[in-house]
Amino acid sequence: MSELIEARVPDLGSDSGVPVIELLVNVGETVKKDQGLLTLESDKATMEVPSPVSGEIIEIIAKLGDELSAGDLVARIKVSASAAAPAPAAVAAPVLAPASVAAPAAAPQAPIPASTPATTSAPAPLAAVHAPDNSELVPGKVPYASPAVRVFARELGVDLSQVKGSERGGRISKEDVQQFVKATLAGGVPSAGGGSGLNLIPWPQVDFSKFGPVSSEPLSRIKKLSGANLARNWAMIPHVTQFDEADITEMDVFRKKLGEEHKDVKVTPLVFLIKAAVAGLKKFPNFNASLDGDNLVLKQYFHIGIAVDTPDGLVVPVIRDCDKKGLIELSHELAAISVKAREKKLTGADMQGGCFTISSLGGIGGTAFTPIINAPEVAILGVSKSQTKPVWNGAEFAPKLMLPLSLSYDHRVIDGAAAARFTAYMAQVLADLRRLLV
Ligand code: CAO
Repeated sequence: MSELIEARVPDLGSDSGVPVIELLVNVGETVKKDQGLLTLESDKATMEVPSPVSGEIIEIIAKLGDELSAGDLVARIKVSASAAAPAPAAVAAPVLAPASVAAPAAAPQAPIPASTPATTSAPAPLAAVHAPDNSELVPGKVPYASPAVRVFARELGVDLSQVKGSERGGRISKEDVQQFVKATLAGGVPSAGGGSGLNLIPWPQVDFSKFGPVSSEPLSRIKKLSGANLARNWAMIPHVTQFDEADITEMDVFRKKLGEEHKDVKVTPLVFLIKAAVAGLKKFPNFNASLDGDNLVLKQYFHIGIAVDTPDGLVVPVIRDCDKKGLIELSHELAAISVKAREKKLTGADMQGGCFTISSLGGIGGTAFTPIINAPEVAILGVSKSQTKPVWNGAEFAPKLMLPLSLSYDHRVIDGAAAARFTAYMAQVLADLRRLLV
């Protein structure tokens, strides 16, 4: 007698009510064990619910747009005669196989454990427990593509983990899959382990409680998003950091004077840095650029991203058209975006369109650091705390207020000499603000 098996949504980690965005099978269709039945897409990941057995789809309960949680019934499957053969009395749940992350910023932070859905009311006997291969779930190893592209790749028998995505954030497009197939047919794709990809080993799984008391708390949404972006940018961009110092003795006298004249706003060194950065971007246009495949897109606008520290993590709102704004207007805008960031009121639009980022830790301390480039920008300026230092003026040591600058740049776009010229020019501008008029 053939057996009816219920396919249910497996453990979704912390997610619930995840929408069905794609049905992958029809009633009457024969499916293989682990074949995707439908696709769920949360704001973190796109995932397929696999068939727990080989057999025939008798009924599909889930519909497009349904919001499913762990244990929800998806379909009933009649086990094929061959698959129904002697089954151990084990009870198991289907295991979620993530098919692609919806955005690089939202890759799963840790391997998702296989577990029996808590709400499974009628657990189905399966031929065997399907244990997950956690290594497939390690962030960075999960292909990043839309469901339509995954269906396309599946039809062509293409393993998406071998395909390099050309879209923003490394997302794989249909064209990338086509190119991959063409290159494969032409014998142009290097084999696994032949130098392509990062080939990272899985993240260490450690039971820290073995070594002492621990507690655990979830990462904030901002930390998860920024962490994934930082990891990608760090891994994909060849970073070099150039260090320099600017004599801001005169600038600081002027800054304090401005502050006394404009008591309604705090005038910090950061607004002078924004103006000096704009001057640098104008003089060295390759710094105001983004890589687009083999092309360099050069921007004629000057929007500066400012890294803002908030209790939930780092965000980078963008101040637009900094070339057209004065120091006081910039001070007001800086204050406004900092408040907006800390009150979690920034919108996506507030954080888009940046040309160059400034990360200032000067209010806190430090002598230098190596900031991570905010892709698709090609450089970022880190600013540390100014200090009065004895500087040799040719005749004697004189006390000068020196501001440390740390410029990380994408070495694919910017040469070391250009980076040294850029920071030296910024230092000149900061030392003598009249240069902004030249
Ligand atoms: N050297 C010495 N003092 C500095 C300075 C510098 N480079 N930069 C700022 N200061 C002073 C300011 O003048 C201010 O002094 P007063 O309190 O006496 O007026 C004080 O430090 C605090 O400044 P601030 O931090 O409030 O203002 P800001 O304009 O310098 O920076 C903002 C604004 C939003 C960028 C900042 O608050 C912030 O969030 N910085 C952190 C950014 C960050 O986390 N970057 C790391 C990214 S990599 O992980």
